[in-house]
Amino acid sequence: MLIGVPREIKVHEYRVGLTPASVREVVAHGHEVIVERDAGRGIGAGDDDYRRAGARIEDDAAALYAAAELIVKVKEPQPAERVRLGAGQVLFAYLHLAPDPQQASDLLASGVTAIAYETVSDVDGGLPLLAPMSEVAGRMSVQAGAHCLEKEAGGRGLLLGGVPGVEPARVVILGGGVVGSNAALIALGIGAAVTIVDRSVAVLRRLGDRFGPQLHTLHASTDAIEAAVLDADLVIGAVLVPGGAAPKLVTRDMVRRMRPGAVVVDVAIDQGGCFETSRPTTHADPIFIVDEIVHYCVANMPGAVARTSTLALNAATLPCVLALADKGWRQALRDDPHLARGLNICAGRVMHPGVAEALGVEP
Ligand code: PYR
Repeated sequence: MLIGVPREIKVHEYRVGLTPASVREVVAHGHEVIVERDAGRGIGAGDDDYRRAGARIEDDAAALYAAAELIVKVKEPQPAERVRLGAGQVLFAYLHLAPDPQQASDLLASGVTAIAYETVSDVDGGLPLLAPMSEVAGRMSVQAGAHCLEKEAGGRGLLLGGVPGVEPARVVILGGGVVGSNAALIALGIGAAVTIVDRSVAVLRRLGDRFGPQLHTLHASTDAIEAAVLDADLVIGAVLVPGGAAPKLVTRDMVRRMRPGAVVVDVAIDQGGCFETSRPTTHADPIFIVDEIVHYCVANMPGAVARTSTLALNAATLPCVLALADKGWRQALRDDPHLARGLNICAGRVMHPGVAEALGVEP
């Protein structure tokens, strides 16, 4: 199979779909790989590294898209990329279609078969191709929040961990999944006072066992969320409905009543966000302020630590890329119901029930 790896064009997106090491594996399986010139520069992989791994380097993105049977990339295709996709092609990438009807409509019209990393599942009910980026984003959310709490960013002027004689900042994490537990790990490590809120007592029990009494856990009633958010210096939004739109757990009224200079970091923003006041931002212009509350809502946080993120992502995606290339997408999805959960769009139809519900169309 002919596999194309384009250079990402989203603002400040430096990750790449396949590393040279992954290309070597794919080529060893008998496939051909075309990589766009400079696609790996953001992770420190040069064109010669890709050539040594067996890839061909292509200058022209349009020619790469026209030739490839399977496109492996990281971020959802931007409008200029979507016009290059067509029937008979498979796209394997993060898509986040629920909050993005325009992208959904363009992909439906293109006839492409679109398999989304974020809805591929596993036997434990997890999302194995989303998990590595959730780990990265969860860990990064604390450092982003720490920066936003500084005065020059509009924050309250707090050091997350405090110092002897001065209490630490209060961090509230909404959601105890992969993002939330990784945020808790870093926030506790830095010495903040951390509360994690989840609607599942089983999840809270597991987090309590893992982190011990240093971590405060709270069952997610509306009352509990409101009280925790109003008392917080930093709120991290870490909720996820697979394929669907994130629930708006924090209303505009709650944001208005938070402490001036408090910070919200909305890691759920690529699924629409869990603060009513959130809107997606970019690494070029990451924050905005609503009612004196600093909002950090970068939709591709892991892109900033491109090397760590690409290596972690490839470790998860490579077996799927090999299955799609070796067997063809139809057989690969027939053989693996978890990979089949990744199918979002095929032959002009939305295939994933959660995505269809969020977009208001029939699956
Ligand atoms: C990202 O890491 O950018 C995702 O979309 C999950």
